[in-house]
Amino acid sequence: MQHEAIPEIQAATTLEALQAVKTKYVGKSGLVTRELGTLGKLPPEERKTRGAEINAVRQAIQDALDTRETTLKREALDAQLASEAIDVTLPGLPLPAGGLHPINRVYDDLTGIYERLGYTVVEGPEVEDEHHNFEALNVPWYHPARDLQDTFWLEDGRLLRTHTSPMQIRYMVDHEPDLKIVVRGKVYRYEATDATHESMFHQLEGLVVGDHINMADLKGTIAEMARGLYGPRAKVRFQPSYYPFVEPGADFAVYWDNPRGESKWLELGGCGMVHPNVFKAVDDLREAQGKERVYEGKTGFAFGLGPERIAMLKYKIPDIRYFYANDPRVIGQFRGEL
Ligand code: FA5
Repeated sequence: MQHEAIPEIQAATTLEALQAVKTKYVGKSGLVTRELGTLGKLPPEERKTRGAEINAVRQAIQDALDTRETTLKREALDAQLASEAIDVTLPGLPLPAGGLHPINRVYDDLTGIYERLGYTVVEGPEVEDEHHNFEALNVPWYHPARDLQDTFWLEDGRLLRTHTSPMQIRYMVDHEPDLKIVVRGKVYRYEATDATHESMFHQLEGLVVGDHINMADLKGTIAEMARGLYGPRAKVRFQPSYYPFVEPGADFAVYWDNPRGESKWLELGGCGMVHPNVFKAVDDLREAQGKERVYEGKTGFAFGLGPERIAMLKYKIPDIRYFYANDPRVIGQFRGEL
């Protein structure tokens, strides 16, 4: 019996198969167990020797079963470990990554420059009222910017802000001087679109208010921004211009050049010294809210620029409309670059 059992035990390749062999020989009604049961029928003198024989066989089978079980269990564990092994030295799989929109990247560059200069970065409502968007900014009723053709009017008489300048008013009503802020956000104009004009675009607005702030501070700030954007060789140019909320007012351009020999003046935005009428309008609004009039006699400068211009140049995007056309071929180029 032992001669049959041992090869069967060796041949069992799973714990289940081994259990079956165990049942067959040493189980409750197994062959060896039954053989032991026949001892009672033998004459007493044979019983002892026969019993010892059967027990030896039983022990040999049990030993073989135990050894085989240990082996099978170890093999199963080895197989499990091998299948679950993680090779930590393998290079990682690339994860699908999003990316920042080019306008947000330019905004981050710009606000980074201003934060280093101690400015606070704020945002404001895109739905505005006529008073904040125009009147308080000294834009008279006959100014062309108030033309129905330039402004998206809402049915309730409010409008989509045409520039970020109304945040000058809101911030000054809520805060006392001295202050240094930049405003980032979307603006809207009801006008025909072309390669450099969109009906929705972005602006970065700057406002500094304190005592004895002058035009040199303004020019130095714009020059610092230009160097931050285009390196130490960047130059700035100011040309007289008119905006109702500043006096004097100017347009500014940045001259940038790079090692590839590309260079040109980039018209970036408008700026100037805050008009006294703006400070007066702010104090009027403050007074109406029970706040102190604190802006009379203060001086300040403001500027506003379009980050799309910077992004078009930086990323060689020939048409402003590509930014917002939702074409994955344009935006997909910025994937994974955070
Ligand atoms: C203004 O909006 C003034 N609020 C800027 C200002 C602020 C002047 C503070 C003085 C003091 P302007 O309309 O020129 O100005 O617009 C400013 C910049 O926004 C422009 O130089 C240009 O870069 C950008 N911009 C204007 N219109 C569009 C448009 N349709 N599409 C894309 N960018 C535009």
